[in-house]
Amino acid sequence: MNNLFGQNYPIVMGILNVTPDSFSDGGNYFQHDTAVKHVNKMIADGAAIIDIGGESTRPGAEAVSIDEECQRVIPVITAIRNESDIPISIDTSKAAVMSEAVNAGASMINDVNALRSENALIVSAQLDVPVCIMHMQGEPRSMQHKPAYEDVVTEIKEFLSARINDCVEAGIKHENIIVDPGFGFGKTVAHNFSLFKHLDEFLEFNVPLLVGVSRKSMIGAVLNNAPVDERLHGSVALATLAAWMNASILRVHDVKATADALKLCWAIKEAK
Ligand code: 8Y7
Repeated sequence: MNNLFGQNYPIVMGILNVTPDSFSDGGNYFQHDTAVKHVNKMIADGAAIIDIGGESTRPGAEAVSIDEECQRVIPVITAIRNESDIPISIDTSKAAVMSEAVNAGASMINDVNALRSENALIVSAQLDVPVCIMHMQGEPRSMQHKPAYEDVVTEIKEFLSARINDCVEAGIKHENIIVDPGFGFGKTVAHNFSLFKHLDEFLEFNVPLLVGVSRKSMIGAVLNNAPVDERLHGSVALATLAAWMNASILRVHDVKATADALKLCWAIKEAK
């Protein structure tokens, strides 16, 4: 199903935030050595790829310059590369950060802005690595202010379909494209649930589907407003459901719990 990383079952993408303001880990992994230790733990726990981001997309987070973002992520990518050949995904919307990161050893681009920033399409085509294009309504600062759709599933499918065309036109190989409906990015809890229920429709593009719901507010909303640090079980439940519905990549904070759940999920899938 997903041959990008040489595996035929859903893979776990472990999240590494190198921001001072990331909402769900409070920026604990800002120090380089702490970051590398955390990555080694995620690899041991079953992560197949590590997603490194230096700019928080949390509503209200401050914008970061190219230089600042590179200073946060590049030394960490280099440090990981010195110890491991784990695939690294660079979570950025900036073309300059994409090239610096891939030159430092990253092997995938994860862009919550779906390569709509200046030069992002052309640079991604030149870098010739897998790219995840994610849907977002609005921009991080204001996206949770009254998000609205007439038909959330149809509109997001239309967006992703148009972006796939733009990517291919810019010279990005179809086999390098990954799509993501972008849970929580300009969506109400009800929008997120509709999207999840209809996840199978996002397989129609015949490209791998990435799902990121780990610790998000759609989980807290159902669990009596559980805070971020009490959303583990809900997160694992949704990751397992997404895998059952044929998502290829699960972007998560809690690697061991998710990797175990996915192994069970796959054992059932493969059963006679
Ligand atoms: C997602 C993401 C975030 C997601 C993809 C968080 C960077 C917010 N969420 N990338 N990034 N998909 N592709 O809660 O859902 O982790 S940041």
